[in-house]
Amino acid sequence: MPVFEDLANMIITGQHSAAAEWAETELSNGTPPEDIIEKGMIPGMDEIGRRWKDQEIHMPEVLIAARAMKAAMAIVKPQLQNSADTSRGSVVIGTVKGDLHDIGKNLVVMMLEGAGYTVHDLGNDVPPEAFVKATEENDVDIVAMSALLTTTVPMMTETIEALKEAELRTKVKVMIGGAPVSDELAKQIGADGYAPDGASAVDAISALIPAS
Ligand code: B1M
Repeated sequence: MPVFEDLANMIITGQHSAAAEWAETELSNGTPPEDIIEKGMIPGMDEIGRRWKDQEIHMPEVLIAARAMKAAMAIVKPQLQNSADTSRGSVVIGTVKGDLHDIGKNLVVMMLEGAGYTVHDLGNDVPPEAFVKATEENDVDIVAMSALLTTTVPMMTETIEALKEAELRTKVKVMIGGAPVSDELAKQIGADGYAPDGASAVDAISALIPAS
């Protein structure tokens, strides 16, 4: 019987090679990839999220845990292609146009992937039309925008307007994050949610996506 806690601990402590090897061994032993993700990887990243939110750890620990999670994910992901869809929902994410800051957004992506969401990461400097195109082309639940500059915050409003013009706004929820934005701003610009950090982003997105 696989001890999923071992994998969770490897992720928490950032042992990326050990995490990948553990996943490889268990897959060859016949352990379902969904179990590896749901019982090992996600609890590991959930614990990292909790420790981060409670300021028990700092960014380097989050990054090394995320790297370990990604290493295990790279092994498990190909095995999921022919199995049931275990995604908890689909998110299009990007840093808005004019803004090159992507470290925080990348952390949010890793947390979402670690929590089991399908993430379409558009990168940084993403214009409204690219958010619209990605939303049209994918079965998307959430459009998530990051901004770090006060000067690029208006791009969030423009993106929401572009989604409305493309008649997509009623089909997707919009959430925003980044240092200059707030819950209040989210309400002002007509976004559905806001999160101050990656762990809260997972909570906010799971609250926005109805359980199936
Ligand atoms: Co820039 N920069 N920068 N910068 N930079 C800031 C943001 C700034 C506050 C520094 C300062 O003046 N004190 C300031 C903005 C001032 C303002 O507008 N209020 C600033 C400026 C002015 C600029 C330039 C204009 C500087 C210049 O060229 N004169 C320029 C702009 C370039 C551009 O974007 N067009 C610029 C450039 C850069 C670098 C390229 C050098 C680099 C970015 C590298 C990169 O991201 N690849 C950079 C950096 C690193 C910073 C600081 C130092 C650090 C940002 C960071 O990565 N933080 C920053 C100062 C600071 O924040 N102390 C600063 C760590 C990261 C984990 O946190 O990004 O906040 P953060 O993400 C958090 C949360 O915000 C949240 O979760 C993350 C994890 O907790 N979050 C979300 C983020 N997105 C989310 C989305 C969500 C939910 C949560 O849902 C969708």
